[in-house]
Amino acid sequence: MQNADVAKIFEELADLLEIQNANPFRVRAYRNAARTIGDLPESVAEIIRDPDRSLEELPGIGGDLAAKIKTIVETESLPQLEELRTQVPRGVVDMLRIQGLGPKKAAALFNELKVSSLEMLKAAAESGAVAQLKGFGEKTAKTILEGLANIEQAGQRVYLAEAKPLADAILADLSQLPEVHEAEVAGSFRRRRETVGDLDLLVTADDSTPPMDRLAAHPLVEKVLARGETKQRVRLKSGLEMDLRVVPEESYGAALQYFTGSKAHNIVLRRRAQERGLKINEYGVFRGEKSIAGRTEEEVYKAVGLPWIPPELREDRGEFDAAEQGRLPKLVEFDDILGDLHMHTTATDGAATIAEMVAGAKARGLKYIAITDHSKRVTMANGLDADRLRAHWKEIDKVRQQTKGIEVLCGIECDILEDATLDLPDEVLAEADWVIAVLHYGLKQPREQIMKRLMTAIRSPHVDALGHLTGRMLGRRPGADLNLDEVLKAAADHETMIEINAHPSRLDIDDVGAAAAKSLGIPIVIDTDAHSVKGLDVMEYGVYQARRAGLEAKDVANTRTWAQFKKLL
Ligand code: DGT
Ligand code: CA
Ligand code: CA
Repeated sequence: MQNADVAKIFEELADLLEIQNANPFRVRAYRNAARTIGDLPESVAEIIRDPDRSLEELPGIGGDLAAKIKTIVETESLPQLEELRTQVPRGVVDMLRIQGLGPKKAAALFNELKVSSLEMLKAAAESGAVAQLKGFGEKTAKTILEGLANIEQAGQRVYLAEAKPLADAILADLSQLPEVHEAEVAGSFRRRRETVGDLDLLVTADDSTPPMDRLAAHPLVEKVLARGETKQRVRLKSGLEMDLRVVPEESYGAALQYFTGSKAHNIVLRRRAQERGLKINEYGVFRGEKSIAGRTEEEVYKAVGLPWIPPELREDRGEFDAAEQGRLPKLVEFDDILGDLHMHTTATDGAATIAEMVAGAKARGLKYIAITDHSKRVTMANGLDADRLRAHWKEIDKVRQQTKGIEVLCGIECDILEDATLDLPDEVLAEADWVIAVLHYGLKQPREQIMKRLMTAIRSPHVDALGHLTGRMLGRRPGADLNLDEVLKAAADHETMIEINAHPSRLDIDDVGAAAAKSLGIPIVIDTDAHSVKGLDVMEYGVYQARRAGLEAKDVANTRTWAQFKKLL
């Protein structure tokens, strides 16, 4: 039982209670508990095991919550949750995945219209029944239909960051078997796509029984869906599915290459093989009946006259020409990152203080950061007006002076308002060390107005970077309608950096956009947008996105040392 699993249970409990119109204080207590546990750097299971410690040391955790956490860790569930689940249909909880539809609205739909699944919701919205419901209206009905379309489009894909801990845990477990020599998760996971449809685990073993039995018995696995000679498909408790394939060692490279994909990349590779009189498949590279390669991926690529191609580039987007001409990029790596220029504190909607964020960043080896809380338009997050911002910067300054070994910038995440003005006056922005401009509201405005807004930010002499450019949320809502070419050209002209927001639900700008920015020489800055100390750990997902864009360390501004970065400003 990981902290994240415990947090998820409390979140679900809070959702279900809220749907049932329970006491808001109780609901809030569970949500706070979810956040506390989710952000905790140490394992709650270990605190429970330690006889000298008590869960009640944790902020906001009293006797009742402590007992519940203990039950969850010991039984992987909670009787109260089980009971609530029988009272509220799964489909009603699913409705919460729709952007703009909270527990109160879900409850109204269930109680008034007896809607208990996404299909029923769609029908009710289309028939006009939803629009007529008190507190709903045409606009809400439309939002619901759009949300449903987004969910449908996203299918059952999950964020890479959700899949990663599961894949890593199972990979580590199977790797321990003496019968297993090599193991890797292939597919879209290895290509580090932003979402994955399923996991494709590959292991080498002479006998497929031990790894298959081990996977079937793994605590993360819910059930075996199919089992054959060398292939087994399972469903994890999270709902994600996984294929396990057991291959002999002499085919490992060929199988890894084949199952890493993408399909588009493999088609081109197969054609190259045919042109050389070779046949390529998951067992090896063959001339006639004779296998000439297959033990490693390097061998496979070499057989068709190519150097090894990093998995993140295998999308048939120019990697073959680059490989052929010896100009494959040396992709940026996690350890190259020295700064993080987008994060929040308790001054707005963050969970940690300035000092805690600085200490967390320092502990992660960062050499410079910018504290960028929200500007006033974001009332929901207690956004800062000019006076509060200046006072906040004073606090940041204090911490900066007390801390050695890391530079701390007084920054701001400034909203670009719907009327194409900036949320703070120029003279305030001029005092900032670092300004990220972002769209939060009015994302559905027509392209013309969105462009006007972005141009205001790009032309402002005070704006250093555009944050999460499109405002998209993966699988939940598309980004704003904009002309990317024009935005990037203007950003290049005005020397405005573009952010890759590393948050797993954003990853905005995307890989294709980041590659376009690189081709114009625009520095990319990879930021976490952390709202807690633990939030700083999503940096790796931003780096993956940058790698998929073909970015090298020199293309990423925050790989520079502080002295070099300062010059860039
Ligand atoms: P996903 O799971 O939807 O996120 O995407 P992938 O890329 O992991 O796709 P998946 O799981 O269907 O298959 C894994 C890899 O296996 C895929 O990237 C390439 C390879 N593969 C699967 N089917 C075919 C096929 O029909 N032809 C070729 N050449 N390769 C295939
Ligand atoms: Ca897959
Ligand atoms: Ca698969």
